[in-house]
Amino acid sequence: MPASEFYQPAPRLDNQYEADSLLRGYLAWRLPAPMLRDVDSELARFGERVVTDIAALGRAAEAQPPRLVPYDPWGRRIDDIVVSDAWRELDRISAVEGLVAIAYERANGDLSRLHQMAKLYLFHPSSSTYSCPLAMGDGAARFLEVYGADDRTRAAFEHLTTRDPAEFWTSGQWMTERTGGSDVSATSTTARPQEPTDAVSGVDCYQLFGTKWFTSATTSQMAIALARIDGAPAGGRGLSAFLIELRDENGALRGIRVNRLKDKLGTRALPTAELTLDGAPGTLVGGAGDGVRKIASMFNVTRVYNAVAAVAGMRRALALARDYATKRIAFGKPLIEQPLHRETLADLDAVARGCFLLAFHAVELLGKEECGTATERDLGVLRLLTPVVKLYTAKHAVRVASEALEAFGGAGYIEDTGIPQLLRDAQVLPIWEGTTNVLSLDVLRAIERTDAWTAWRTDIESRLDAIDESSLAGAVEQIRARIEALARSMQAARDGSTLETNARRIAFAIAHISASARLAEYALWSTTHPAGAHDSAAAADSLTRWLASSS
Ligand code: MFK
Repeated sequence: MPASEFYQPAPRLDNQYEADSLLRGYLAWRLPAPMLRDVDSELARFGERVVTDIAALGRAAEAQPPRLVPYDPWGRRIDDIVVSDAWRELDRISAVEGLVAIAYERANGDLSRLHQMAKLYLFHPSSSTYSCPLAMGDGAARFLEVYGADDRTRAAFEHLTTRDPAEFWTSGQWMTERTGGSDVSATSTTARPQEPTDAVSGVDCYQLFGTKWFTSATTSQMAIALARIDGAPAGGRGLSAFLIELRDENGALRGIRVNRLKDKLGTRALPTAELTLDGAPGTLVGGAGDGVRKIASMFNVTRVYNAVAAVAGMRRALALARDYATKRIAFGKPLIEQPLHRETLADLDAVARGCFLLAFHAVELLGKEECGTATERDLGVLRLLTPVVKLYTAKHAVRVASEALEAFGGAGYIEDTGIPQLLRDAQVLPIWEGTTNVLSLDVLRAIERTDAWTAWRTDIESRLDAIDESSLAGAVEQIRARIEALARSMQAARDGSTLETNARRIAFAIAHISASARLAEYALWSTTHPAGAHDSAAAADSLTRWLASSS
């Protein structure tokens, strides 16, 4: 063929469930047979949707970002955030598919979280980050489930967890202000008590005044906001959490002005706004004070979402790069036949696998916590792993996305290939929901203020004890040695008063060891169970590659 007639075939995605040998293997490992049968057929169907109609909606939403219409034609201030039809359709699909509801229906007890997150994992990379309003809606549902005690909060919970698209709500999570992003205790929004009206009698009503600097998914029907009740002390303990229903029955914002929409590097379909609260009515949830501790029940859910979104983005980037490598010919043969390219993809695949198993370990523990089946040790491990999995998977998501772009050469840098979006959308993951350093300090908080370290160490050592396969003995010894080395270096840091400066190294080491153990357990299962045979070679290879790296 003459060179002038050559056109590079574009990468193509297959059914993202059927093509994901690890996801299928993992579910076969973790789920009882009857549940696996149901989930398997549901995900096979959904895995097709995420590369067909849902992917098309995601692209359409990305092409038509939200815009702010501050005034109506006659000069009335309306602050209407106009989103695309595609964005609204993604909301409808999310409700009908039960993307939040599955976790609260609990049809499969504490494994319902795993079912739900497996579905979200398929949905996220196709959804133009519709996963963000879902994450915050889910976090708010958990917060209300734990702390809500009146009709209004119960009604909001029902909206957040329904499958009925006409009733379905998502939520904002309004914590960030000009005075405090990571340092939430510097929140300056105030709450002024109001007499309860007849319609809401028994509910503690307040009016909120202040500025919220970043509010994601501002088209949501409600938000959970932090504010300081007049007269409450300064600092985090003086903050309280409020449920705000954004609009009245005519759709008008209630005591809220949208100052502007943020112009962001990525997540372009997602409306993110800067707001002034000027008497926005809020319902106090969970009593006055200690708002940061209470709202942790919300952001510990959204942090797990973040980790699932990170591993989902990695998997999608690799699926595209791998397909492209079969189609792109250089130096006389497809990229996939070039040893160095193949090796690079295999290394990235090992990173994605370790991160996947790490993230889904937290998902399983979250399910147990929510259903009351977690042991004290599980709770300790979850407390430690939540910041660890968030920070670690987010960092690696950026790295994998960057490498995946590079695997496309120049095409990876060209917007209309759709490939740059992978990197732009990954870059938010280490930032929102707590930056890497802030979460590393949260890891220290968990280690120094709770029993999380002992729980984590006992748990991982007992799981390593159960790996009784001679071919894995070397890997197990290596993991044990790393635990010992970490314990020693932490003690040295404690003795030298350098724990804080070492917080990131400690968090990364915990993540690496946790993922190593999970990879070893999965390798054991996949070599000893027929249902894992399809993935056993990849499981063994990724464990070897993972252990050859140190962070
Ligand atoms: C697709 C995925 C999409 C994901 C959705 C993305 C949407 C984006 C929305 C956002 O990004 S919203 C903004 C997110 N902002 C943050 O996540 C804030 C980051 N900063 C922190 O996490 C700080 O560490 C923190 C605000 C918690 C520090 O506050 P303080 O008040 O200095 O903390 P302090 O005094 O250590 O803790 C207060 C209490 O909370 C303590 O309880 P006790 O008083 O009972 O001891 C802590 O133990 C508890 N606490 C703090 N973090 C906790 C926690 N408890 C459990 N889990 C945690 N993670």
